[in-house]
Amino acid sequence: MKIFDSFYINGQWQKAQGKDRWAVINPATEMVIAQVPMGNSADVDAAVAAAKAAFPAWSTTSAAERERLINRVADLMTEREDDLCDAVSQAMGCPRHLTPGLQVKGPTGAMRGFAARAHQMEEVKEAGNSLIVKEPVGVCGFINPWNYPLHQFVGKVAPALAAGCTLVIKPSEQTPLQDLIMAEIMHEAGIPAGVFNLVIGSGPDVGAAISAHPDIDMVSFTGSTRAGKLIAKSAADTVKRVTQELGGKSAYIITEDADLEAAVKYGVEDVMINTGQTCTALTRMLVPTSRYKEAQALAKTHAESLEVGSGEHAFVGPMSSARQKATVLSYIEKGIEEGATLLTGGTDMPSHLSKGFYVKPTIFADVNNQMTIAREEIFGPVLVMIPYTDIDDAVAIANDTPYGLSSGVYAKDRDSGIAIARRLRAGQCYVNGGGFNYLAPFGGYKQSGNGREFGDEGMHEFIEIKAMQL
Ligand code: TXE
Repeated sequence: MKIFDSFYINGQWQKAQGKDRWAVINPATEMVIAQVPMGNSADVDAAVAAAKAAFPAWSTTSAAERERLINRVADLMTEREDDLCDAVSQAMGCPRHLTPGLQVKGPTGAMRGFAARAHQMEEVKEAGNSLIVKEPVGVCGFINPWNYPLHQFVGKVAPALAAGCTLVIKPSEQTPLQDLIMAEIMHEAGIPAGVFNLVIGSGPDVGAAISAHPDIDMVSFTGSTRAGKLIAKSAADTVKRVTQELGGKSAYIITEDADLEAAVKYGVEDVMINTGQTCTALTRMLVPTSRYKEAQALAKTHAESLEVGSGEHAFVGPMSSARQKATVLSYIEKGIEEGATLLTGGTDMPSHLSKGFYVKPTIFADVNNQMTIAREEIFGPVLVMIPYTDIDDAVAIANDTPYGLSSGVYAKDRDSGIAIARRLRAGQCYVNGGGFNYLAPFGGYKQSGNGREFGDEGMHEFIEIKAMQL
């Protein structure tokens, strides 16, 4: 078991001032694999002071030099890919053979992509008698969850560094290990002292101290809508910029003329990958009444073919924590109680497994959009299938949600898919099986958040605009 006692602050490892400790548990084995310190507001103050002191020099470092250093970080991420994969897989449960593709290689590429965007800070625009320039927003505070921890790290840290911001990051206490490796990488790459600071701790202690801190200019958060509302409120007193990527309950419309087998397979896998712990998961599958029975049979067969476990053929790993498993099981019970038909799955442990926080891939049919399992984010391997009469009905059901992070359409052809996608109130739409793209902006409408991560838009969040009238 690895025991850590320090945070990375001002270019060095400093003993945590908070006295509490957190046991990091491998959700596949239920064994404690590491112990990390839990910081307090004094740790946050030290990290913010370092970030504030480092800002003047870092924000005026040339874009070429920032680009070089961020590329060096990406090189070291590649060198230490196995360590990063082990850290993510062991603390959050993603089967190890899926971890490089699902959790690590994409963020490494995105780190490089943001290095190349550093030069955007040098762009100057003229408008009438004004010169318009870009400047970094300042000291940033980042609060991350546990489901795609490296992805969420890079989506915040890489554009901040490219823009010339300095930062303090708090990973989820459940998955701090890859951030500890990233601090080593930042150090080895030569990122100057104070530019990158890491403090681990709980939401109510370290997270709240970051969101309210008077010397932090911007807070960027990924996590639950519940915590997002608290963070936005505590950030309000200092009028910081707040960007948030929150929950989702995304709809996936399969059209009457679509290739049903391909469409259902894509939809089932989209929900089950990462054990349903994906904020964009297309958890409400909308199927025309005429093809509803056929789709149910296909979905059941496909879900039952997905291996649950942590071995080299596993598609569905454990839930990331005992708490998350309990939440998911309570939603499955609720679905049964509210009268939905359990097509497959349920609350029993998969019979071939004896430990680990596993939940069977679960599918409900005969679901209407008012049921709890159709309204609330479950964040587990649970798909609900809802029938619709025509496309207007499907679009109305899809948009009848407080969330707006993602959506999906599977249609006969690309153009009819795009036409439906334009009617959906969500920040993303996956058309005919499209995959995640780091060049595209990622973020939500409605209660799924504010702002965007990744792509050029993900860089804009870290930029202040100055207009000089001449
Ligand atoms: O999230 P929390 P939890 C959703 C998903 C899941 C539910 C609960 O539905 O079932 O949230 O998960 C920090 N001030 N998502 O409880 O609490 C916390 O320490 C400041 C969706 O794990 O939001 C951690 O670092 N920070 C999601 C981070 O917020 C606070 C990813 C996430 O924890 C805080 C994860 C506070 N008051 C969960 N309270 C997505 N959008 O991908 C907590 N935190």
